[in-house]
Amino acid sequence: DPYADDPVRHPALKVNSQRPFNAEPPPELLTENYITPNPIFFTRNHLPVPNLDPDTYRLHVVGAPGGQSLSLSLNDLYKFPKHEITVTLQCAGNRRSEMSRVKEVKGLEWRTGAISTARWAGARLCDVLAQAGHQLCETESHVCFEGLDSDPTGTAYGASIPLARALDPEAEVLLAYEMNGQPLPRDHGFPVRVVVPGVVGARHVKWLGRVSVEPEESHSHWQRRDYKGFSPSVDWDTVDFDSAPSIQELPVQSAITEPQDGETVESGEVTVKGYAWSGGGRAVIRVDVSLDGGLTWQAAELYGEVQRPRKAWAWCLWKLQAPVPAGQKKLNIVCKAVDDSYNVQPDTVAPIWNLRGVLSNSWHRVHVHVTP
Ligand code: MTE
Ligand code: MO
Repeated sequence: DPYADDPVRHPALKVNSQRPFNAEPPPELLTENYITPNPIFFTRNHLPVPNLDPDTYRLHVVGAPGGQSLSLSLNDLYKFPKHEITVTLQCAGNRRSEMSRVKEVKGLEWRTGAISTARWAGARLCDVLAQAGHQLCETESHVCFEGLDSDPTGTAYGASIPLARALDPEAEVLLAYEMNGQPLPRDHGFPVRVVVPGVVGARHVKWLGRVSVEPEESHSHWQRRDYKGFSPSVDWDTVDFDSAPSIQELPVQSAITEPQDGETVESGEVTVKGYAWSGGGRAVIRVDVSLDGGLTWQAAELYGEVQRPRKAWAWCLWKLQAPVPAGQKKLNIVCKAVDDSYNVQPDTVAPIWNLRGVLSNSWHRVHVHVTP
């Protein structure tokens, strides 16, 4: 059993798949803290978790022509300036279960919890690439990452990002060795993972073994044959994966974490809580909440760490306390966020349905009963 050596997990996690391990925190725990505690941070593994020895670990960085290839130990990585940032990581499949209610999709049934936030610390990728002689000349190039997890044929997890993002110090791409002040937990990439702020989770390669600059995107299945969006009319017989770009920056997203669907709330006043985030460093500027299915709206109170302009890598949490209209037996609660480019979420899921069930970001809706 290649999974026999997987780590022990927190019992509060809602497990979507045991082997490989995929799990999300329950909604009420997800927004209990701004920073997600490591043991309940959502986990998305495609393969068994490798058990790597920090003393013999080496990161191979392929040098530029005329530059120098590097074989970096953990101690070598610690010598680069340490950079620490708060970044929200979201899987492209977050909220897929709502999409599969419209029509079947291929993928894990994530609810609203395939998203979490941590303080990540490590070396900036641009500093490491500079040491290997890479400069921004070939802007069409890509930085390819390979994990040290592999399937029975020996194929490793891999992904890539454009070189321009990797070399941009303002993009703050990290080779992270710390998560919330601790060494990375095994499930989250011990000893080193990539953190690409504002970009889909699939590019944050864990158990990082190799970094190379290539003229093309990574040839990995997960870069080329997965994690792409398509029209609702494309099915598995007609899909042409080469026709769509790989997902990088994610669209604006929000969800309600309290109350939960089917719950009963007290009459008088209701408290609605949730999270909101957008990709590419775009800040969430407003979250609108409706108690009547979208007829009328109130702005929620946003809270959390203050984000820098164009570098809003982390989510905001939000809350609305509102009177329950007298005589109301049910509430149809809806939320939608707006980012600083005034991007909004689509109102329904059917028009954005896609066969892989990614990019599910329509208005989030929960139905609750009110005690008489
Ligand atoms: N890196 C490796 N090596 N193997 C993986 O299976 N999964 C990716 C990414 N990096 C993966 C990986 C996907 S799809 C996501 S969403 C994130 O890791 C999840 O990171 P987390 O498990 O720390 O939440
Ligand atoms: Mo993912």
